[in-house]
Amino acid sequence: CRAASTVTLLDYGAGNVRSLRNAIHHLGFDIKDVKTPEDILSADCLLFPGVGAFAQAMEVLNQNRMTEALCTYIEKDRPFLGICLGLQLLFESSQENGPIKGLGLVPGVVERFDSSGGIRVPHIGWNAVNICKESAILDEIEGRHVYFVHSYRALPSEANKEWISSTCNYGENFISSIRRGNVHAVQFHPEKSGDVGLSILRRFLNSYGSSRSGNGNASKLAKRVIACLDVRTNDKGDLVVTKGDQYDVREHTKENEVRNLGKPVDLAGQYYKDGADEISFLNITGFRDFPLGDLPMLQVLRKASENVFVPLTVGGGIRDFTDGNGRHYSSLEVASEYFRSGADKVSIGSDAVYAAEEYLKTGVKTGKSSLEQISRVYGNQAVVVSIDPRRIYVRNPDDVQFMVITTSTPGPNGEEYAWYQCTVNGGREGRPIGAYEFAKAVEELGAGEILLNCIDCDGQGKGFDIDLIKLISDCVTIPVIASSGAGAVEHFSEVFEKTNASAALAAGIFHRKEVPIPSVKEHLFREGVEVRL
Ligand code: 1PR
Repeated sequence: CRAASTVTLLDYGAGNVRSLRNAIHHLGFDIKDVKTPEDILSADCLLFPGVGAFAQAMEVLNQNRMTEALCTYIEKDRPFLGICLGLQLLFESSQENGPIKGLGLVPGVVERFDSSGGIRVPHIGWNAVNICKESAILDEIEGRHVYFVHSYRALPSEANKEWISSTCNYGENFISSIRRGNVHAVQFHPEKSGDVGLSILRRFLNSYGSSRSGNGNASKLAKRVIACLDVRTNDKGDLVVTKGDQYDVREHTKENEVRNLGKPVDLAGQYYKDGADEISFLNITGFRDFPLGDLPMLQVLRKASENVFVPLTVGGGIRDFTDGNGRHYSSLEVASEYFRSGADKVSIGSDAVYAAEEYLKTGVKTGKSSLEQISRVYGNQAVVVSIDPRRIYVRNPDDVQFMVITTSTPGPNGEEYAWYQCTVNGGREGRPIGAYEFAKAVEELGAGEILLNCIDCDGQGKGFDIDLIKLISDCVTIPVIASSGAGAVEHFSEVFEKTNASAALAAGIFHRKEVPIPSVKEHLFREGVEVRL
């Protein structure tokens, strides 16, 4: 790529490559898409952002006769950068829905993280890497955080040690990047790793600079701070960021208008600059509107992803839908459109509740729910399940069939026990399922992460519901995002100290500029919590 201003991108259509495209354009390069195997062989500089599941990626490559071209290109030591699955596919095989044969260029088998030691899988978030050999493109990132999202990894071994340029520690040391000659591949997402990631891409695109080696110290996964934008159309028809009090987003005035706290793309850009580790957009009226009819929301994602280089999650209305003309859209089509528009993860609320209820009733995984289908095609790291629970106090733990906790704050009539009832349709309807039972069920059905709201605490600024977050983060092995109630920096350190949450999300305090994101990060850092600064 030394003098190239056009780079070749191998996008086999499995998901969101938009962020990488945006990052490449942002760095001043044009993109040529691979359409035939010959395009690979004639490339000056090839980027391969693997997205989705290993088996499907290999199937598409084989079907399109690209496997051989890719192997030839890499064996000739042509400039190459593989990303995420684009690294894994270089290995001999993967256990993901397998064993499935890979390209076989790097010795080793890609296997699932071992969660028996208590780590959460998928590995989602910002982790520092240990540079172990000269890599050129990774120069100066020793100890800096980069963004990972994956459930499978390759381990260092005698056979592949010549390839390894960095490792990362997540319960064990796994391979975070490889390099041989002009061939590079990274397990993390440079296009989602903020300034550090952009500088890696820039170095690759501008060809190689100097480098240094590190000592391979262990590193910790950083706790994430996430900004959430609840988005809906107001009564004038404008798409606005709104914010509720216990999910009520209307002003208590004569006009009763929808609270308007800003424009989605502007606020997302601001939070990225402020150091948010991720941004979530929740289309809060998605349960009654059809998201693919909601073109402004897709437009918001497209625009936001042009300038925001950290992960974007979008939720709201992900379900099967039949429109007024009788045209049926599957939830997978809805999710695919979100991914194509720039989302890295989708978040499912109401539809996941119905799927979990059915699963708990029958004990059968049909494979047909939106959660199962999207997870199967895009991998569980791309599927968040959003829970909207409400606290229900009870006098006696045997009063209900759901998991009951002893509360730290007694109920209005002195009740010492409570359970958390799941709701659908933006908190409007309570369902016969507890948050505990739901969380365990959706993990089994393929959720990669849980966004844990709490209607009682939403917008109150009195802190997160520690009882709830502890309950859920202790009962699943996937990452849990604590949400609802943040009002001060201390609430963030409290939730990380007292629970096993992997991330904390807030909305109101950021929108109203009461507590800026850098203050949250600095506070966490001072309190000894690992964060990406
Ligand atoms: O059910 O799949 O269509 O998804 C709908 C999505 O929209 C769900 O994720 C649901 O949580 C969300 N949603 C629906 N109605 C509302 C509402 O507020 N009326 N917002 C809503 C949920 C809660 C949080 C909020 C935190 C932090 N918003 O995301 O951002 O509570 O707020 P805070 O820091 O100000 O306390 P589907």
